[in-house]
Amino acid sequence: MRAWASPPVPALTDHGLGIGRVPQVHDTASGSLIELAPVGTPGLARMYVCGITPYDATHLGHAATYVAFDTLQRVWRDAGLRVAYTQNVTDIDDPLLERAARDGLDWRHLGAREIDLFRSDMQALRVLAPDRFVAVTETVDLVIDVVQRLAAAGATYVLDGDVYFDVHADSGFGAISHHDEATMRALSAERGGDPDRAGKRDPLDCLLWLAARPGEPAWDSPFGTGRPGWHTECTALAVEHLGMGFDAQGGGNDLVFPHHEMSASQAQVAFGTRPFARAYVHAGMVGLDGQKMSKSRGNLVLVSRLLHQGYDPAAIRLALLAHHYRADWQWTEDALGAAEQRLTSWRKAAGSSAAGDSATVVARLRTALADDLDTPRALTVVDRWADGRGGAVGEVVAACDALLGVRL
Ligand code: 5CA
Ligand code: ZN
Repeated sequence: MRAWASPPVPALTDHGLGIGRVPQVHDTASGSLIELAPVGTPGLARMYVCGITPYDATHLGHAATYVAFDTLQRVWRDAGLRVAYTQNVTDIDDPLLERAARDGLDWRHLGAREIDLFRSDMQALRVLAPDRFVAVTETVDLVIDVVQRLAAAGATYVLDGDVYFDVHADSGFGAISHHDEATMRALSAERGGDPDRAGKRDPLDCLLWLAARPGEPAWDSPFGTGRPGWHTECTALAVEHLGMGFDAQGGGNDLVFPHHEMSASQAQVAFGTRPFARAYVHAGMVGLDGQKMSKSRGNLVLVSRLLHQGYDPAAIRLALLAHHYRADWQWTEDALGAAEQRLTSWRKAAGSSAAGDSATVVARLRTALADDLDTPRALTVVDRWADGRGGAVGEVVAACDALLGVRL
């Protein structure tokens, strides 16, 4: 599927600023920072980020998550690396089908409309596009292959025509989230699983393939007509395009369990190697009025609405970058006001003839970002520059563009 147009990224080496540092990023599985210097293909960092389920437009929570991984990509590039980036679109899933039915829309039409809006929101926010942007409906063959591999490994069973993954097939199951059994059950029930369904071997076992339901889209497969289960699309796409042991599996922290745990376990059993990813990197949840912003709750601030109201996308981006990507935080109107003020002050400085030692400013920016993508600290580095504390305009402007995706 077509992604969106990436903005140009200035190479800071062209400004005599050398190359940046390889980042250290927090890995949920080990609970520690790990240096994400790529292994495998030299010079190539590999990232998979879980994409949208397109039944409602991009809200600021989605935007914050994609801007966080955009920062990782920008830091990698500044360190002289190329980046292979795959992102899925869950264009077939229960919530999307339910919304289409509620609104009397064809599910394809609803998905296509929301994907288009997502593309334009990402482009406005200067998020670099993934080089592979793939819908589940384009991935069915790959999902079938993974399910066949799992069946061959003895890791599946059938319940009323639905195919399940036996979580006990992966000795490493649980090693990403480290939750106890009761927590896993509760999260599974909350996030698309069916722990209470009678006849399952283990309540945590997850669906790989759903037998066709009347009126729902379905595809032929060796295990009957039906559609992919949620987790397997990400397993299949990541392994196909990035290979096992890719560098970073990303998404919001609402995906730690069951989604990332299940995708990794399925891959590890289907392909017989581990790990699925070297680091599991999770962005915090953006909330509104004390609750996680979510399409199902409907407490959304949409990027497209803010753009429509005339807010500068660079200010929206700065409002997101003002929070550490790992923190859960609440969106407020004030945050946007503060970001607008910051943007004005940076642009004023960019329009001046400030001169001086920008190497120090850029080194501080790079140090902050290499330290688990510490964007709040990076913003204060630029604040100090804008307050007139030295640094040639051209180089700092290029660094803000390249590293923060903010064009002054
Ligand atoms: N399609 C699946 C992933 S395979 C999905 O979770 N879709 S989603 O539309 O619900 O979310 C898209 C991305 O935004 C995911 O990475 C999710 O973790 C993240 N996300 C969702 N809500 C928030 C929020 N309130 N704050 C931050 N990130 C969020
Ligand atoms: Zn996913």
